[in-house]
Amino acid sequence: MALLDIIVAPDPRLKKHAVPVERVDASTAKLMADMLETMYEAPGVGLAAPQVGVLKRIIVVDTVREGGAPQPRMMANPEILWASEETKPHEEGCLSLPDEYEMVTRPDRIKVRYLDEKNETRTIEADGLLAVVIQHEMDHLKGVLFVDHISGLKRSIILRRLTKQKKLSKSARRHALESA
Ligand code: K1U
Ligand code: ZN
Repeated sequence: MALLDIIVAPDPRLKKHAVPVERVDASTAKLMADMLETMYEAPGVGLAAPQVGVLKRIIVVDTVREGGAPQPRMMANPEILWASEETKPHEEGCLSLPDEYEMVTRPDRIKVRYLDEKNETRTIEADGLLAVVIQHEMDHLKGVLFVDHISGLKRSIILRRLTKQKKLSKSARRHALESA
């Protein structure tokens, strides 16, 4: 297995649409396993293929808390079959927006169909954090980030902070190379 690089916003690659996979073959299953390893290492509770530069409709999720038995879910071509009318606000984070957290309101319960790592069709019902994370990851497949659900003012503050952070890390890397 391999650790993949996670793209940090702002980056035009995070704004692109992903395309469906035809079937989950061995190379897709390997990508899913690498994404899962990358997610656990980050650490995070979800990851979408566009965040690692792959424009395919693939997400991985595991919302089991520390101490609980892992429950990894690898999903290709996820589709929301049903969403509750009832919505709930939940604090969201994103590995592509490090150290930024905001409240986002989404449907509280969903029913999702997807292809698993063995190319088998599965349907699950999700609520709570699992429903939040699946919807957040599915947004990534349409080039949507959680900051697209908040006010324009908050969004521009966050994106400006991340741009500044990127510049600082770039210049720190350059200095380290120059003095090596
Ligand atoms: O970048 C991502 O899409 C992953 C993101 C998923 C998410 C978290 C919370 C609400 C909505 C979507 C993260 O995993 S951010 C990191 C995080 O939440 C976390 C990290 C360590 C332990 C527990 C949670
Ligand atoms: Zn995210």
